[in-house]
Amino acid sequence: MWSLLMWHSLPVIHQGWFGNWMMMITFLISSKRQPRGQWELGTIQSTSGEEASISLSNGNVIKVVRSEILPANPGVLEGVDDLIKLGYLNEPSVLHNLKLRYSQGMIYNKAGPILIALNPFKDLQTNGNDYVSAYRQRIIDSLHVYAVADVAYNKMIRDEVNQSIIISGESGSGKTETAKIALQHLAALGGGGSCAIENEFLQINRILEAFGNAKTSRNNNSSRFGKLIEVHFSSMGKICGAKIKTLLLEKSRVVQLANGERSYHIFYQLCAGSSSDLKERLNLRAVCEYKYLVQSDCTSIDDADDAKNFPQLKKALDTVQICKEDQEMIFKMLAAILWLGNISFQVDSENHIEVVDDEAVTSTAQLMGCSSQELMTALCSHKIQSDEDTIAKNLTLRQAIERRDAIAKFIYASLFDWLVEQVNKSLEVGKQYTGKSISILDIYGFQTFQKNSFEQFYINYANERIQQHFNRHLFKLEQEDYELDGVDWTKVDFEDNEVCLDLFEKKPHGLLSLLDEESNLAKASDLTFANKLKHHLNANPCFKGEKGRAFRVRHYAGEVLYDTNGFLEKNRDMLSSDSIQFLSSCNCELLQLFSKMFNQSQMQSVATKFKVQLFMLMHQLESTTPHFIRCIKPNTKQLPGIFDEVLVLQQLRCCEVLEVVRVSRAGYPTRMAHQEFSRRYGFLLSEANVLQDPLSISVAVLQKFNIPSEMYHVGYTKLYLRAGQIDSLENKRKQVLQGILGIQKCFRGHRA
Ligand code: AD9
Ligand code: MG
Repeated sequence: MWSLLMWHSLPVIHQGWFGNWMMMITFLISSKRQPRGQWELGTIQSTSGEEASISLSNGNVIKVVRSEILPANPGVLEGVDDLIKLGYLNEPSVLHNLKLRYSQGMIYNKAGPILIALNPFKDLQTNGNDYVSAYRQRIIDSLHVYAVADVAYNKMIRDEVNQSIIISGESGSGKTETAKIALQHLAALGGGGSCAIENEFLQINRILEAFGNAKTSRNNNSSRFGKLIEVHFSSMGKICGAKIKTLLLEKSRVVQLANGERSYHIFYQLCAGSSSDLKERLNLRAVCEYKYLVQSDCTSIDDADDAKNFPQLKKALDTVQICKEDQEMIFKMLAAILWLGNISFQVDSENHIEVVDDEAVTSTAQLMGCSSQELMTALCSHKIQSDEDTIAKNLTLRQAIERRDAIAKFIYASLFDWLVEQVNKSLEVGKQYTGKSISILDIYGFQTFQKNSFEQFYINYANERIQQHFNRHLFKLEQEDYELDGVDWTKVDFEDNEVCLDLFEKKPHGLLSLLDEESNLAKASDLTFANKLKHHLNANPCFKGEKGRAFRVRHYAGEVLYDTNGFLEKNRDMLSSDSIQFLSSCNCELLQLFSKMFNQSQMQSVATKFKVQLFMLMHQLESTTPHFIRCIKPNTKQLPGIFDEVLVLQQLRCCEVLEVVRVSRAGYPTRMAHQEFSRRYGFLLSEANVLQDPLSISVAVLQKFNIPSEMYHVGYTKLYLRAGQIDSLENKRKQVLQGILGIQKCFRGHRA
């Protein structure tokens, strides 16, 4: 009876698309992760049995089954900045709230302890120096990435504990932009009033993005590597250095592109923006002349000017003190890679493979510092050491292409690592370093395409690890808040992604171990690998074997179908000893250095190396106080002003934002400082004036309106209210205010 009354007096949200609502519900029950359809706001007019008549905002009255309507929040909770403040927490209410704020240019929202950042896909002019000072003077919204950086900075100084800002979200949701904003604010906080550090960070990002980002079908500036930027501070809170740690760069992109995607930005910048002198020295052509770049039918990006970006990149390289000679070497390597891609092979009359001796060969050889003959031999023959002799064996066409591409990928990946090393040298930590730091984590976002390969496999695995970190810490933090404020709190368990992580990491029968095991077998193939997975992993609920070479993984962010085609080869990532020998014999300082580095590195599989890198990263993060930012992509068109509810809901579910709020809701979703509460409701007490302190006023309000004691908790600093309680107080407040207003009107009328 009680809820019926509530329903009558409150607006409700119900699911639209009436003809099909039954079907959608069945769908929902069978698959929790599927997004719902649209919702509409309405008011219940009457109810009869299981049915309710709803009047919609457009005046239509419709009948729906009552179980299909959800209570909406009262006007006072419209567009709240923290989802935890919503009295009724349901998916449509959350969406409604985020959408409303997004339409008003408010992209930041809190969901309890985390910041939700909706990608605006346009410059909101809320970043930059003026805004840092405006923010400091509290002129602009305190709900900003700045606030997260602020909290981290202050906590680091106060508690002397390392901090981390962990940014997650799917590809194109805004992680890298958010990381830059956070870094900018840290530079402002710890830069001692000078813009030098801020500028240096900006230039470093420019370099990392030119070499490590590319246009994908999800994002025109997609990070194809993971990064952790560690900013070091002195005891006075001044920045005294920084260090960048990177996670596996996607190197297959150098030689192979999906339709509509591009290779790394730097290639296009170099071709479009280099001076005629440089072009001549590198024998450089236009983008359209390089096979590696034209294979995807996409060579430009709307709104990006490759030619203009190149001189800026050179300036950035200057800033991090990469000398002109080294810059020339970098460009040489890039040109060599492009020319390598143009090298082709032919089969002679004796069925022998040979390199077509053309401009591509002479240019590559010249850039790499070797003779054309040496290059051609290295590309199409394989040396076999017998007891006394070395015999050269011809490669097959496929092997020769693989070798050519492997060399190109190796040079690029080594160049990237070397560049990061150079950048780190320029950022080296100063003497005043106290050991305290703030790290910003920005990795490649969760991805799912129609066809998913080894790259998606390790990227999604990394996201799974970060999700686990997110889950664990949020619960800890959430529950610490209650404990600190003296709230009696029974521990809440969280739906963990442990089973999925187990699927990847378990020994000896996890995805990674099985991949390594199969990669070590000479006769294994991608198909035998897929079969092995099906044999060993079918019992794991997150795994499903599919036909042929495919398998499915149920990730926290949804199911992904992987095709094992190429898994073994990419995991082995072999560079033949011939190739290494050839590279070390080239008259090129960088190539010699790269081959030396290769010889020193252990011969580990990519999966093992990645896992080690990831574990080291997570281990480092473990010792920090984390601050989480969840980026949300409001539409797939990468356009401003479009809020695709289904897409947003899907992401909220995937990254369990809703779960976080739900857990908070299971506790006390409404939290108000004693002062705030007494200010808003104190006037409802006739004796409020006598009671001076906010705490006494607050408690008196709760008692006067018979809020049952199990419905609230009085903390040391805040009042905690269970769901729905704030509404009844709001209703009372409204009634009293309307009464006062009525009296005033009456009084004015009387005077007139
Ligand atoms: V990926 O996992 O690296 O593919 P990210 O990093 O999550 O992805 P990114 O930061 O690159 O996404 O954002 C994608 C694009 O959205 C940017 O290139 C901008 O055009 C746009 N964006 C994102 N955040 C903001 C912002 N705060 N203000 C303005 C933004 N534009
Ligand atoms: Mg990114």
